[in-house]
Amino acid sequence: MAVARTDNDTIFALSSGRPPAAIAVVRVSGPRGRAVLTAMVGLVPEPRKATLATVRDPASRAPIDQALVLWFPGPRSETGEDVVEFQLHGGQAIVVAVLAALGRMEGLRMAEPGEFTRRAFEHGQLDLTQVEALADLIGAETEAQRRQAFQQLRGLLGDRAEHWRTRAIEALAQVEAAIDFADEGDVPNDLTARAVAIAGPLAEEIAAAVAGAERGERLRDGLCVVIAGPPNAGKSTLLNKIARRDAAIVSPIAGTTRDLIEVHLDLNGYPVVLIDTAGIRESSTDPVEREGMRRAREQAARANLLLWIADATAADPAAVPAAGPGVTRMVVLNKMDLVRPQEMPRLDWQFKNKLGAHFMSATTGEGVDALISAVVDFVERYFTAEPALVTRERQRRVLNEVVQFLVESIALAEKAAGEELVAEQLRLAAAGLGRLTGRVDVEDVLEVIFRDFCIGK
Ligand SMILES: Nc1nc2c(ncn2[C@@H]2O[C@H](COP(=O)(O)OP(=O)(O)OP(=O)(O)O)[C@@H](O)[C@H]2O)c(=O)[nH]1
Ligand SMILES: [Mg+2]
Repeated sequence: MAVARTDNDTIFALSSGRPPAAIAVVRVSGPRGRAVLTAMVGLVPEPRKATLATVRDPASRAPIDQALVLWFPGPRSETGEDVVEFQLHGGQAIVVAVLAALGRMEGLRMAEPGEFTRRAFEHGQLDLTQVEALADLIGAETEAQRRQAFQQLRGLLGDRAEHWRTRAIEALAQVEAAIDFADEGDVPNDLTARAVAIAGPLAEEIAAAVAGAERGERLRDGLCVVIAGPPNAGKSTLLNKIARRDAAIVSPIAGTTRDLIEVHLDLNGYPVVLIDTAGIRESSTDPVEREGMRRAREQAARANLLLWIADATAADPAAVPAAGPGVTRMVVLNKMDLVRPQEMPRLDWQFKNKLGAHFMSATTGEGVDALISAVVDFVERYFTAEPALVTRERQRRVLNEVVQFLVESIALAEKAAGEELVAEQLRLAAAGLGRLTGRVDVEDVLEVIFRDFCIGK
């Protein structure tokens, strides 16, 4: 839903979950905050102290509830405006009565989704990366997601971007000085060289931050682990084992799984999307199965971790595909319970030694825990302890542009293409960094970011 902006309304909303609940939090933000207190509580409590008071209907003066009332006069409040917070008993009728009373007051209206946060942004309480972090924090389902979002909320990227922007502006200032002093002999070259000395390392630093971005985005969306291999190998059986539930149908008929089956997991605090695929065999002419195989291949190419699983009694090392770019492949031989002892040396040599394969039997359970541990290890190593600086596609896109402007400015300076042209690239770089935190030019991205919020936030 679109968020109304540039208005001076006082907004209100239920900020806690759906009643009935132990407590319901209703928040009010805007210039009429003090009037709300006078009309409904009959007093203006001491700022930032919880005060027990009777909340009344402003028209009839009839009491609605006993509540804790908090008063945060702006600008020292979450939105930067005057804020009133009611902590009511969380009954449906209480919430309805309070919201109705507020709605009847002059100059008040219900908040749009994300409008409190939007006002916080507009009053400079949060930068844009922090707004994004807030959405991520509320959406965080795993411990690692929570940690990353929390760090971002504390300004991890925002502060860095401000620092980068200052440096870009310094470089720009050098070039502008060069333009001003253009008549005075060799001063310009010297100044431009100084700008390049700032822009070069800056471009490298930003590029390095972007390179770590994949990890940050994965933590939001989940690492992609794909199970693929020939039909009937036990792929769906393995998915069910890892997911600890019967998410996929298992049967002795080859070609049971036809479409992708996706399970979202929390593996040791890390988000993982585990995908089971249709068995891959060349012989099939069934169009549905062929489409299933096409999807399986497509997913396998996109995986962070590919578990290629084959039936140990029919495994051919030549049939194991090479991993695509960016994909880590783990080879798994299943149904080890059916392998004849005399076959073992060959399997050891061809699969364990040469391909580092894991041996398992879903039927006896042998090797299953070891395989799951290997997957968990991979996931943990992927999300190393260092928190990612860049966590969203938008941030990555903006930073990539900034790097290009910087690189272009250096190229122009080295070609002696003229200070004006160099300055223009640096100006674009600084503006890009401003866009990242929402200092400049943000209208277009605001709608996209705020639409993920709920009402009352
Ligand atoms: N003996 C034995 N049978 C197994 C093992 N793992 C799975 N199976 C059986 O093998 C058959 C195929 O298992 P699925 O998990 O459906 O195999 P799949 O790879 O998903 O097969 P498709 O979806 O057809 O590609 C089922 O009957 C399973 O019970 C194992 O370790 N040992
Ligand atoms: Mg299957």
